[in-house]
Amino acid sequence: MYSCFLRAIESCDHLFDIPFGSGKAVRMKYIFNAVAFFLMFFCATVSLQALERTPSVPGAEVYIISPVDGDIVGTTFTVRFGLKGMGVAPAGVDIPGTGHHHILINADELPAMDLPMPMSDKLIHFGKGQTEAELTLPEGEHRLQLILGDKLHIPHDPALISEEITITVRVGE
Ligand SMILES: [Cu+2]
Repeated sequence: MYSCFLRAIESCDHLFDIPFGSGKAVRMKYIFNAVAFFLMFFCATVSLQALERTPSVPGAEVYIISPVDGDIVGTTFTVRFGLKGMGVAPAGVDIPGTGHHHILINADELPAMDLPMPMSDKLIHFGKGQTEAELTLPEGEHRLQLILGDKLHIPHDPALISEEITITVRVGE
């Protein structure tokens, strides 16, 4: 990729040689090179992130221990995270065969599989290595699903995603 960008820069250098006077051409070349270098760095960073997925352990599984599908819970309740065949490590810690939990709450779609997962109230990270969490949700039906992420919050390859459960939140339960 780098050599490709260098060739592009060189060919544009020749373009600038023709129409501009010497001082202006040099300035334009300098600006163009700076922009090209920034673009190259940006693209390389993004493509590296896209490529560097951490392999999951074959047969590993992530699941929600509790509540279970169909449960009725109070507005504040505990979700227990289950993980078989892999270990839990905090975000940023590089130990093969590990990851940290993320919970999807009423998510419309799964996050991108080749990028760090975003943080929102629909996608909560447990980067300290938590294996359970207390959630507070409004009354009504809610969908919960777990997804494991690697040290950079990127889903493993293949991704470890739990079954989605649906629970009902009721005041006073
Ligand atoms: Cu994360």
